[in-house]
Amino acid sequence: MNSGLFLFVILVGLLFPSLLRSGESQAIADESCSVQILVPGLKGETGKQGDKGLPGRPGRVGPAGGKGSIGEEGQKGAMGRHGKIGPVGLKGAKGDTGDPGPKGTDGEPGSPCECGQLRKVIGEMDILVTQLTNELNFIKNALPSPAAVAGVREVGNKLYLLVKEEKRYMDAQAYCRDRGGLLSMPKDEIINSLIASYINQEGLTRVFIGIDDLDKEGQFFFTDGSPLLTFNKWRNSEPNNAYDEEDCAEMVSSGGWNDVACHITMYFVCEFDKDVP
Ligand SMILES: [Ca+2]
Ligand SMILES: [Ca+2]
Repeated sequence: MNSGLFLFVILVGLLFPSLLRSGESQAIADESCSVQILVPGLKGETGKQGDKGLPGRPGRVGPAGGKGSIGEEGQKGAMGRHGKIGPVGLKGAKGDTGDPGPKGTDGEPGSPCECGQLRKVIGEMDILVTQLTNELNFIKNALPSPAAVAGVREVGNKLYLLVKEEKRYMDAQAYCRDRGGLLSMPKDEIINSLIASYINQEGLTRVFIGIDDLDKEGQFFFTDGSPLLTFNKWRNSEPNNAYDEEDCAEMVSSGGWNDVACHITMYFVCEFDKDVP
C-alpha cells in the first residue's frame, strides 16, 4: 500500500467512525488497527538509474515550412531529343542553271517516209532557190554599172548579159570573169539565135563573143578552152585573119561570125552558168 492510500484510510476512519464500527466492516477495522501499526519508514536511498528505455514512437508531421531561397544555378543538362518537324518554309529563290547533262542515247529508227511527192517538191524548190540565189548574185555583180545592163536573157541553165560598154576583147573577157562568167560562147543554134536576137533588139550591129585563135593562128577555140566542133556560124570567107591580126571574134546582127582584131573596142555579151554561184 502506497502512502496516498494509507492517508486516505486514516481520513476515512476519522471522519466516518460509524462505518468502521459496523459489522460488515470488521475486517476493515482489523486492518485499520494494523494500519496504525504501519508507520512509513525512512526514505530509502536513491536506487541505481535504470537502463535506457526503447526509442519512442515518431512524432506527428510538423507544419509545412516557408518558401526557401532560390538555390544556385545547376549544371547544364544533357542535350534533349530532337523536336518535331517544323512547318514547310517559304519557297526559295530560283537557283543558277546547271551544267548541260550528258548526251542521250540514240533514238529508235523512224518509220519509212511516205512523202515521196513532198520530197520531190522540196528537191525542186531547193534547185529553184539555188538558181535564184545565183541569179541574184549575178545581178548584184552587174549592178556596179547598171546603165550598161540591157537585160538578161536565159536559155537552159545559162544567163546572157549584153554589156553596153565598149571594151577590147581582153578587157571584155575580164569584165565577164570578174562577175563569175565568160564571154558568151554560142555552141549551138539556139544560143546563137538568142544572142543574135539580143543584138538586134538592142539596135546593135556587132558584139564580141568568146571565140579566138590567140593560142595558135587559125585554130579557134571557145574561151572556156573547148574546141569548135561541128557547129559554127562563120560568115562566108571568114575567118580570114585580115591584116594578119584578126585573132578574136564578133557576132553581127544576122548571127554570123567574123574574126576581128582583138584591140578594137565594142560591146560584148557575157554568159553565166545558173548552177554555179
Ligand atoms: Ca587569126
Ligand atoms: Ca575577119
